[in-house]
Amino acid sequence: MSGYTKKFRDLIKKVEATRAKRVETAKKGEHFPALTLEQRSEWLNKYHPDYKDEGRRAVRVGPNKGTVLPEEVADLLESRSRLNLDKVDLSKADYETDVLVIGAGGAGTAAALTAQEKGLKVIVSTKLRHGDSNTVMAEGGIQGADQEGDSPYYHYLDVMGGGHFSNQAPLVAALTNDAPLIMHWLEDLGMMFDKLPDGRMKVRHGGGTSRKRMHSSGDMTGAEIMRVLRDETRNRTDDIKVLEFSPAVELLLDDKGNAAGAILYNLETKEYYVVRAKSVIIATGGFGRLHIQGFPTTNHYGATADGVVMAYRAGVKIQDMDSTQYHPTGAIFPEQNVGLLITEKVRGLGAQLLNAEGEQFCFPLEPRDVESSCIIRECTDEARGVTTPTGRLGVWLDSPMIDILHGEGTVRKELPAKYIQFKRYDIDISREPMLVYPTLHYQNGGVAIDDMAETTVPGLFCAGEAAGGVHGRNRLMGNSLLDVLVFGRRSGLGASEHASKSSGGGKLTIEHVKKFNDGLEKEGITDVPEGPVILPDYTPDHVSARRWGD
Ligand code: MEZ
Repeated sequence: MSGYTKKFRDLIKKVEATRAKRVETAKKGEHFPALTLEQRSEWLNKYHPDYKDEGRRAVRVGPNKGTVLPEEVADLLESRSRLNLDKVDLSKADYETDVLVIGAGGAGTAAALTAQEKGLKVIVSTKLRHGDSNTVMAEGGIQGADQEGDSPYYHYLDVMGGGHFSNQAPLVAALTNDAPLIMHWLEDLGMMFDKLPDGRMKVRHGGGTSRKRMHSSGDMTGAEIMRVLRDETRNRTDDIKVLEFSPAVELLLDDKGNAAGAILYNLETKEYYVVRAKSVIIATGGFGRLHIQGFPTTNHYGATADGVVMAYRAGVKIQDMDSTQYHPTGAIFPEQNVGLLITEKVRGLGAQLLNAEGEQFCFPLEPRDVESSCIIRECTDEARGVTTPTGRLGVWLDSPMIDILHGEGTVRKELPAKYIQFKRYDIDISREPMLVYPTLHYQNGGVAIDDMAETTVPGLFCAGEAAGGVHGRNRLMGNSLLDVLVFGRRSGLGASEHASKSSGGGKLTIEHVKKFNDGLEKEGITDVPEGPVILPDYTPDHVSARRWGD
């Protein structure tokens, strides 16, 4: 019994017909030729959603006024505060702390642990539960040059090349130089890495890597990282207080322009609270739930770029926010799995991408933006995609090759989560291929920071997906889990240093939001929704139409 329809099962026969020959070639170490640099640039220009003019416009207010961005991002940056500023009472703080961390995924939790190690008191505020984030959803691995024959130097070159040399070099140097230290830190915290029988790390290639440096924990690498970070935080509750279901909605500054806290919103009681802090770290993640250009997403429910909105209102510039990462392999069937991440590790283990005729059409480990462009090209101009019953187009990812190449049981051992996610719908991915198409995975840009994760507002730091510049216009696999830990820790160090020097007694103000509102009014931008949006609204039009009370 298979969860695939009869039409799909007939099409799968074409995949099976070419499989033996493809496996034989793969065993010889031969592969479909990678694109030349010229072809890459041609394919990107023609097929990648970032390179299209439609769906973009210049933002009309704030530090990046005039920058062309996806409409969804421009709209969000032009949103109005959720607060009635005349009612806000800053005369008394509800909470006081040395360091306020906004966001409790990988970056926020790493920042909190690091600041606590420096002897400081930390409050972590988070929209949902501790750990609800893109970190837990990252599957295939974390990069780090800690193996023989590799070095941070090669890692640095790969990151710069993957980002088409648009990355901020000092940030890439920080990322790649700290990576071996991060691997040790994770091992010390108790992370269960995949290992070889002799105890060495099992490492693999990811798209665009010149050395095997992808460390993993099955296909739940991010969940395993978050497990050890969260456990460690729970060992330190005397100094680290976690406020769940309490997203920040505005930053607070002091009368000298330093970061001085934030206003939190209690999702249960709908009350607002004032937190005073000597340093503030934004670690709120990315914008996947804005569904840029209508794409489905791999992201967690709270990924609505709140930190970028708050920092922008405080006068901090953003960079590369016009650049979105579409992961090449998002599920398109069954319908319940649409947008779900099919980790790059599947291709790292040897699975190939095939069109409706069962033919290969691209090198499976191109950088992600190039790989996505190849798939879009195959489904559009080349018209060799497979159509699902709901009209989605995609290509095959031939996962059964993995067991043939590496031995029976490899899929279940290396990709247990993926195996279960499909088995629920009677699809055994060790025997049947998956149908995939690019899905919105990552916000490449974000808040501008320096190599200690500090922004241009003194005492305001930003780490992880909310920050920009590290990956330039295209991130390579496994560098996001690394980024959250490297810049999480660096922001924790920077924020501790700033907090230790600060008396923290300045007058709290929200004048910057008033000024931002004035800017909106001056531009005639009046009829705009509230931001940050906090949670995406999936109410269908026919339901909204019956909400007669609103
Ligand atoms: O870094 C990522 O985005 C990642 C690990 C994703 C994946 O394909 O597994």
